[in-house]
Amino acid sequence: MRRQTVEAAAYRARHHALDMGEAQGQGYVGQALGAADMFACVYADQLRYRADDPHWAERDRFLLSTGHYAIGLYAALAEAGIVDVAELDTYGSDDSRLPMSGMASYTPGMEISGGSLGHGLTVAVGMALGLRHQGSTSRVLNFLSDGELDEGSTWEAAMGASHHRLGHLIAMVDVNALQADGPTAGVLRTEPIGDKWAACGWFTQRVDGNDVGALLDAFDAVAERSVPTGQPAVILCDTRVGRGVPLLENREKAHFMRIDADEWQICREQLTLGYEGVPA
Ligand SMILES: Cc1ncc(C[n+]2csc(CCOP(=O)(O)OP(=O)(O)O)c2C)c(N)n1
Ligand SMILES: [Mg+2]
Repeated sequence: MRRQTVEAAAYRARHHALDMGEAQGQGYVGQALGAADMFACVYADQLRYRADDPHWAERDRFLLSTGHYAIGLYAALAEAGIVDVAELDTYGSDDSRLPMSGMASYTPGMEISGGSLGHGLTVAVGMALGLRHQGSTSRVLNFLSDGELDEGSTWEAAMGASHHRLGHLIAMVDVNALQADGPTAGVLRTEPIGDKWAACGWFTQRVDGNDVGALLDAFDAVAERSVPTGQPAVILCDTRVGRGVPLLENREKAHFMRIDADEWQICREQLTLGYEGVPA
């Protein structure tokens, strides 16, 4: 039941992502589709929040350090009732509250701005420390991309989190094996990723990031382990860019997609058929 609820939220979020992309004919649609299951687990299952009060002091914090993934977060915020579905088609247009790269001051529910990659985890560590000083029980979740593992600041923050025993801090990494300049393996080899996080002292799990059941199991393991022991947790999520839309899963230029006017409807149909269990 819990799994089906999250899967349904992810499915609707994927449709939102296509609608947002179509308004401009382009966008970071592949990332939104690939990470939809991760975002849905967060907003439909894990996060403590109040839709009508995004600044509620007792909320859990979700920090998107990967600014260009904002489209995926907007889709999840719409599902969560924090942003109106009707506003989504302003994505990326002038004066929109939903710019292509996430801006905290523009969007309700957006905790940090993220265009400059590799800073999110550092902010998350400071926030987690601050919340603990205040006696808060709020958790801090940080979403990173695999490209952000190229940044030294990410690893400084990772060492700091285990040093300070931040068991209420969870990192989620979208390991889509892709960066702006091509496959991650060709830009800078980051494998074995799990060993690196474990060496920094983190409770490390690696799952299929497009398998909601596996993601929920990983979150359950974190709740059992990290909060009592104070060991920060990372969930490494292997995902596929464009997941759910075969036409986009196989795009060569997948980092920033331009999609022709006549392709959007094909994308929607493929998404719907796949969700209903009919092979495209
Ligand atoms: C500090 C910094 N360096 C470089 C960039 C340029 N840049 C924008 S997206 C991107 C790719 C990063 O990898 P990832 O987020 O894994 O890409 P994706 O999976 O979305 O294709 C880069 C290098 C940036 N935004 N910030
Ligand atoms: Mg990537």
